[in-house]
Amino acid sequence: LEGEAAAAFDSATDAEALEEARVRYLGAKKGALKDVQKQMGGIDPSDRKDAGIRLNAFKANVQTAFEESQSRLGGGDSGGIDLTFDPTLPGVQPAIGHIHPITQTITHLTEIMGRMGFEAAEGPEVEDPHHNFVALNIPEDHPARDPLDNFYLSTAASLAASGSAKGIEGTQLLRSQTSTVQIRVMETQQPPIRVISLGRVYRPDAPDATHFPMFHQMEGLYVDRNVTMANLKTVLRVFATNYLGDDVEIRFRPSFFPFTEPSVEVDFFWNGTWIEFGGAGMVDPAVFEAVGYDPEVYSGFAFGLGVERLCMRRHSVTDIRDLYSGDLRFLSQF
Ligand code: FA5
Repeated sequence: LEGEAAAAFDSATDAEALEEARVRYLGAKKGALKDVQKQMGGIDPSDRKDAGIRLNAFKANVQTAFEESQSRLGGGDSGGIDLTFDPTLPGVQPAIGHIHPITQTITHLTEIMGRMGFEAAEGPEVEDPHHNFVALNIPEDHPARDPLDNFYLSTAASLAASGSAKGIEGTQLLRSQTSTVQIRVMETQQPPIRVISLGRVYRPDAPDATHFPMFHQMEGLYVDRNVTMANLKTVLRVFATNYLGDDVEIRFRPSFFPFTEPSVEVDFFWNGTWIEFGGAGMVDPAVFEAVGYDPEVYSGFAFGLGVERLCMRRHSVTDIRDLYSGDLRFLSQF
C-alpha cells in the first residue's frame, strides 16, 4: 500500500490529481490509511505494539511521499491554486466613509433656504478687521474686538518685535462671525440681494456641551426696497418649520448687535423648551453707508444662526463635542 500511494502521488500531474490521491490514501474519513487503522483492533494484543510501530512508520512515509509530490507541483499552495478560496461565499463589506453630520446639515439648510430664493455666498475664514468689525459698525473700543475674544493671527508681542506700526487693530484674524460675508456681498453687488452664507467661525470659547472654539453659522441677508421686520419673521418661521417640523414655535427677544437696529435674539420652542439659535435684526443704516448703499432707499434684514445647535436639536445630540470627537461609533449613526 505504501508503494502504491507513493506511485499515485508521483504520477499526479496537477494539484487537483494530487489532492484526489491524498484523499484516497490519507483522507480522514475514507482513506486507505483509515481502513488499516480500523483493523488494528483485531490484532492479537502481543503483536499490537509492533503493528503500531509499523503503522506509524507507514503513515510517516506516505505523508513524506505526499509532501514531496506537493513541492514538486509548486510548493505548499497546491500549485498556485488556493483550494481554501470559495468564490461563492458572500464578500466582506468594505468600511466606506460618509459625509459628516455638519456637512449634511449645511447641505440641508442650503436646500431649504434655496427654495425661498436665497443663494449661497462665501467669504474667507481669515479676515481683516475691516470686514469683521469696522464695516459692521463695531467701534474700535468695542469689547467684541478684544484679543481675548478673538483669534488674531499675530500677537501684540510679535507685532512689537517686527516693528509694525499697525498694532493689533490692523492684524488679520480668524473670523468670529459670518456677518463678514454680508459686507463682502454688498461691496460687490447691488440690491436686491438675497443670500445665505454657511461657514466656519472661530472664538476662544472654552468647550462645553453647547460651545466649541470652531463652529459654523448660517448668515442670511435680504436687502431691497421696503423690507420689513415682518419679512424677517416670516422667513425664519418658514425656515424653522421646514427644518424642525410644523410644531415648532419661534420667539424674538429684544437684543443688541452694532450692525442691526432693531436687533433680536431668535429662539425656537421645540420638544418642550425654548432654545436660542442666533441673532437677527434690520440692517443698521451705518452698515449700508459703509458699503455705499443709500439707507433712504433700501432696507434689509440679516440673521446669523448656529449650525451645530440646529443639527444637535434635530438629531437629539446633547453635546457639541461629540460632533468633533472623530468617534466613529457616534459619526456612523448619521
Ligand atoms: C452673532 O454671531 C451675530 N453675527 C448674529 C447676527 C447676524 C445678528 C446678523 C444680527 C444679524 P452670536 O454671537 O449670538 O451672534 O452667535 C450666534 C449663534 O452662534 C449663537 O446663538 C449660537 O447658536 C452660536 N454660537 C455662538 N458661540 C458658539 C460656540 N462657541 N459654539 C457653538 N455655537 C456658538
